[in-house]
Amino acid sequence: MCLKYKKSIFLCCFVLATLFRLNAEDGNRLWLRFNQTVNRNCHFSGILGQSGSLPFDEFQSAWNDMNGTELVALKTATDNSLLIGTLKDKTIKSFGLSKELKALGKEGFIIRSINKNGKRITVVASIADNGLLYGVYHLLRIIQTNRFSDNLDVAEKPSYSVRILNHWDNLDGTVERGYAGRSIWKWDELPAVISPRYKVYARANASIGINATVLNNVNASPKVLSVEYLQKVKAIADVLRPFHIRVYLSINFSSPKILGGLPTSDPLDKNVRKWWVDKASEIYKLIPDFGGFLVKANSEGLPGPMDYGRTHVDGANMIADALKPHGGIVMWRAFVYEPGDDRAKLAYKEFINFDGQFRDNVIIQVKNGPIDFQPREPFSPLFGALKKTPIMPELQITQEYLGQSNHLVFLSPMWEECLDADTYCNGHGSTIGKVTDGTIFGNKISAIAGVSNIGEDTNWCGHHFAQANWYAFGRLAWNNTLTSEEIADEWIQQTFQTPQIQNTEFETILKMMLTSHQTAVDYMMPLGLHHIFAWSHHYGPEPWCDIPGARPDWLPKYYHNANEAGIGFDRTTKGSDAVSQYYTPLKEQFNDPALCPDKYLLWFHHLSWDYKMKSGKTLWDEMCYTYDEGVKEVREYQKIWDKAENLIDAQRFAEVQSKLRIQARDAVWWKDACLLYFQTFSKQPIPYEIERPVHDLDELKKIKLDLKHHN
Ligand code: GCW
Repeated sequence: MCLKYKKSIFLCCFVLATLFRLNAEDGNRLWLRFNQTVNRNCHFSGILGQSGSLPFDEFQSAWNDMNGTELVALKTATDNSLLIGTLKDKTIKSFGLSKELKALGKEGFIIRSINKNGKRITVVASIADNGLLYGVYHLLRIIQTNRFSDNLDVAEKPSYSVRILNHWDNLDGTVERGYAGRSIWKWDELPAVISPRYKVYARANASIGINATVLNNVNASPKVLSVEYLQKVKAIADVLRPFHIRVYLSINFSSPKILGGLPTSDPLDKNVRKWWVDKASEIYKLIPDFGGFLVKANSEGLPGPMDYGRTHVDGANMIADALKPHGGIVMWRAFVYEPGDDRAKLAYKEFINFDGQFRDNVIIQVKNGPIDFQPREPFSPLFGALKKTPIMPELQITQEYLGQSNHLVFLSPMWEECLDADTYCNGHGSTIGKVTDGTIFGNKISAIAGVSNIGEDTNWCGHHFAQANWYAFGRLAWNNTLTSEEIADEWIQQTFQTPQIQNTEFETILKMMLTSHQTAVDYMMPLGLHHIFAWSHHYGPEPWCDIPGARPDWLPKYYHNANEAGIGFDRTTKGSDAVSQYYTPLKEQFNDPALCPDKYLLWFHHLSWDYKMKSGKTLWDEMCYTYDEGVKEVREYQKIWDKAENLIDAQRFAEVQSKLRIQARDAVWWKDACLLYFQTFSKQPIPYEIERPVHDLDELKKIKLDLKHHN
């Protein structure tokens, strides 16, 4: 074969391989799949705007992918054209949108169908580039989900000003509670090598309105603030900046001592204070739009102000003062539980007296529940309790306690339940959404954080459906009143879009997503049970777990308290009295088993096995039926998915199918482990209609997965 011929074959193979890779359905493109095959009912005659600007180019490139042709750039509006611009654009100005746009702020936007001199124009407008970019992504979402029309009238602004991912990524490339491979941040290669994934990451986040990211684990290494690492951080910040994503860092409170060589890290020591002031200046010289610090202090063995007899206020304010001249903020975590009382009460007890004492650039970051990202928790009573200090919810996108990257669990319904929960702090209707987004307290800073589930896996999150959780976090952070149904609907259409998906299978996939959280709760820990996981890795069941010498509140028995008399944690006024941390009427409701919602029953009450449930069943029977229901639901999901085989591309179909098989096996494992173990106390039969256990308790007790973690 002549060389020329060989070369062209090689070239052909290369092009084909590249094309295949670009369009491979491996999940790499997330929800940003602007496939050509789908008719979206949207035709533009051309586009007006600032060519070369990110919003303009993002639209052009997506349009190209959707239609296979470039959208013609126009000089003047023609019928059916698209206009993208800020108030600097004369035509936009001529529409008289200025007042409305200003009210929406820099991140807000308008998408509107306007008739101008007999011409229909679709306008995307904002006062700033940030808003314009979000507007463009929103228009693309409208087109992708087949909602485009000649009558568009959308005006949006975000619920929270800081919408932030928390990466629990370590500098050695591992990810704490990460189930999608190693960290996407390649610290060893930075700043010399910039992974192309950083930009894809930035685009994906911006497309759902995320505007901030904490790059490193809250269990922070002081090294991240070293001169060497700050150069690496700067390199990442430079890639994220065009997408309006600001970089933040988690810091170790002992940094002045460990990194700076000072004899102490006492927040009232003047050299320590100066160290932070200098460090902040050094950072802002490199990264002028640096966001600020996230701090986990005096929690799970990490250092903090209490090591020096100081308080959270002393610690947070010292760091806030260093950041203040540069416009930075401190996100100070309330995930603290020094032993001494019911763990569910500790954060509230530690923070309640500090209300109003923090600087105005401090925000307290509170996990959705009072314990720790359990499959279901009532909300943390700190929401609504601090009235003069802004609070931000911390949600966990990574599924530490929810099947990790093996189980299909759409988390949006759980977050919706939290954001919509009424705290009653300001009378009826004081939902967590309103308490945190500034509606009720008018706080200057508002923020919401999600612990990232992103890793270097091709599909980013380890499970195709886990992408929906990243997506949902962004969408809820943008608009905390969206429903899970709206979010799931958008996500499915964008992620699995094929001409066929618009039919009944679509509805069942949607239903599967919407019920999946309840299902996981049912087969793991229904009726308010919590923290009955295996030691350390938190994947499977281990309600019997006992580690000599371990902190009692790291062990399942502390939480389920199962004995012959019954099961559950008594947090009533006669027990630990955690109920009293809630406002009336919640505290009375939670205190009374007859009024307490079933989903929180064993969170607040220790009840006898024969306790009569609202359904009429005994507690034991109800528990058995609920575990069984969880298993049945997963089996149903397998059927739903298999039925969709010809609608979904082969690779993603097969990958989800095999994960569902694992989930079904795990659900049975959970059901058998919990029922067989609790049966040793209830001494009652598993109702006979229910599927019999397939495992043996002694065998289950021997299972030790090799998944390492510290607690
Ligand atoms: O959920 C627990 C996790 C720890 C985590 C900690 C925290 C980063 O098991 O892995 O540490 O919470 O939120 O600080």
